[in-house]
Amino acid sequence: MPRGLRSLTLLGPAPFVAVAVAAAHLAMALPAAAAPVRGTVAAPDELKSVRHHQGYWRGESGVPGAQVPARKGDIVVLLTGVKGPPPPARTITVDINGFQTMNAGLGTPQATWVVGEGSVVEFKNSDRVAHDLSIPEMPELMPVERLVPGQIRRQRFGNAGAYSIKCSEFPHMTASIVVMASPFFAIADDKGAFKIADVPEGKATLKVWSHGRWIHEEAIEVGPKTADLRIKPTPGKPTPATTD
Ligand SMILES: [Cu+2]
Repeated sequence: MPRGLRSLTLLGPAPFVAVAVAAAHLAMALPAAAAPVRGTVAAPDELKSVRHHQGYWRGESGVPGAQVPARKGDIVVLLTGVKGPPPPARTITVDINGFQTMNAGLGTPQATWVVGEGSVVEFKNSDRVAHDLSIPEMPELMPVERLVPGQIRRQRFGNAGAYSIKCSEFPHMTASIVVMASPFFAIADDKGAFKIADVPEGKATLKVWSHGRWIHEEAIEVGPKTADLRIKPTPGKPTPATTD
């Protein structure tokens, strides 16, 4: 601490203001450095194979020969160990229709949703058959419950982590809810490219979630070296769904 500041703290209440002002000036003079975390996630072969299953289910659901769209937005890159303003808690609807999870607003297939802590997810069954939804790894949080056609099940997600919601009879029908306590996440585009802007420089853990599980984790030092990361998830070593 500079000598001037130390002597001020000995003088009583009024100098506290001076110290605060001096500290504020210091903060302005030395803004916390921020950098983007940017790069590409290469899709491992086993992720590509999941599309076969989707084609299969699509066929089973009575739309033979239908073109199966790749499930976009199913690779989430996020950082833990870095603090920042969290995304707001909100209520979203996951519509189950044609044995797929859908974005209720857009009416398009969607596998993964990213929300803030305290968000509520409404699972709505628009199919003509019942679905038995749960988080198999976390039955205490979300036990198996039968969702009959037309019914809605509400589930609150209080803590940061990634959650994989499955149907007992159709295990490939998976919805992922990624719950964030900070704004430092990105959804990779069709080519696996992602960018997380304005991350405070320093240590962080980068994690990748896709198709209902963690597929990669590594320690990074946010700064100049994180401007172009090439991430190759290790095939055959998926980590099951867990909180972080
Ligand atoms: Cu089901």
